[in-house]
Order: sequence, then C-alpha cells, then structure tokens
Amino acid sequence: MDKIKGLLFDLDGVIVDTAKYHYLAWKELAEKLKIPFTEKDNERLKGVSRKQSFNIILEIGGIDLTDEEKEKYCTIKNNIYLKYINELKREEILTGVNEFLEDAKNKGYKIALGSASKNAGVILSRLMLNNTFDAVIDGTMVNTAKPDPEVFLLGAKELGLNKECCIVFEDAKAGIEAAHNGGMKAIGIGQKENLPNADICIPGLFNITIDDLISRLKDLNKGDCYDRL
Ligand code: B16
Ligand code: MG
Repeated sequence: MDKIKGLLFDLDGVIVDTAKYHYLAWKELAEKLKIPFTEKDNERLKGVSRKQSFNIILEIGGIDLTDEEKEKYCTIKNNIYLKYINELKREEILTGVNEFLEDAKNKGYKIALGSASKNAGVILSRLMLNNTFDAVIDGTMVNTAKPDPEVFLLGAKELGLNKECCIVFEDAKAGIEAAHNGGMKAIGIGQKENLPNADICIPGLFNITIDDLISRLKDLNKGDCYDRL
C-alpha cells in the first residue's frame, strides 16, 4: 500500500509550452538544410532529447551526417531556441499550473521537475519558478533519455522518496513510457488518443486538484491503495 508523497513534473507541455519555440528553431535549421519539416513532424520530437530530435529530422530529410556535424547543427538550433526562451514570460506558465502546484505543496506533497531539456534552468528562471520545486532534474543530469526512466528515478531519489510513492505528469508518449518503465503511474497531459497508455489523461492542470487525481487513481486500482497524504 503506497501513499503518494511525491509528484514528478515534466516541463515542456506540462508547465509551459516550449514546443512551439523548439518547432520554430528546428524549422529554421531544417530550412537551412533544405529538409521539409512540419508542425506534425514536430509532434514526434516532444519529450525526445535534442540529439534524438535532430536524428528524426535528418531521417525525414534522408540525410546522413557525422557526429561532429550533428553537434554543430544542434548548437546552431539551440542558439536560435535560446533567443525565444530568453523572451519567455511568467504569463506563459500553462493555465492552472501555479494553483495546482501551490495546493499540492500546501498539502505536503514534495514536487520535482523531470525534464529532458538542458535548458530547464533558464526556462524555470524566466518563469520565476526557480524556487518552486524541491528538486530539479534536467537533461544535463542524466545519461539516458526518456523512455528510459532515469530522469524520474533520480527525481524520486532527490526527493528522498521511494519510486512507489511518486507519480509522474507527462505530455509525451516517451515520458509516459519512462514513468511506467520506472514503475510509476503516469498522468497524461493532453488528449487520450495521443497518450493511450497514460493511467489517467487530463487536458491540463486546471480545474483539478491532486486529491481529485489520487481519488481517480484509487478507483482505477481497487485493492492497490493510493492514499492521500
Ligand atoms: P533541449 P521535456 C523536452 O522537454 C522537449 O519536449 C523536447 O522537444 C526537447 O527536444 C528536449 O526537451 C530537449 O530540450 O534542446 O532544451 O535540451 O518535455 O522533457 O520537458
Ligand atoms: Mg514534455
């Protein structure tokens, strides 16, 4: 019987929509390389590391590059992306996020960020969320990308909690898989058809509290008790 004590949040797509800026930056790079790249293609990059994202784009263009060239282009993309990120505003925090986090913290839950992004620190600071999370795990701190569970297992560890006491909030298929690969339940943020394996799917963190979600998890797992704090 595990009492949920820790909440692990993905960043892009859960706390803020940075996917649109990733898209603009990748699109600019793809144009330089004469690779057709659409918003639909961009969906495949959500939750995926920078390096893997570029490999997907190269695959779309049927182009092969050396590791050195790939690194050079990834740096170019990141510099374009950073221009957008450096203009991020606190108002871009997704609807309901501040209230959801505050309520969860007031109720005693520990909260951690688990993001694939190497720019998470800049993003949190632009959003003035740098003192909000009890632990921050980002792409600079892990060796393996989602769907590997490393980022979330490290998040649980940093919170001083067993993974069984944590649940994950994710907007990407790879992130839902990462949670499950780590033995954690996953709350999908988005549409059920895009996140068929999420344990519960909600459109966002608005009009809902952690208590509502834990009750729903409990209903789903009769006999396997998810108690409120
Ligand atoms: P960076 P998340 C992910 O963030 C994005 O969803 C993904 O599109 C991006 O490629 C990845 O971060 C790496 O980002 O280039 O900033 O290191 O969803 O895990 O918070
Ligand atoms: Mg995400």
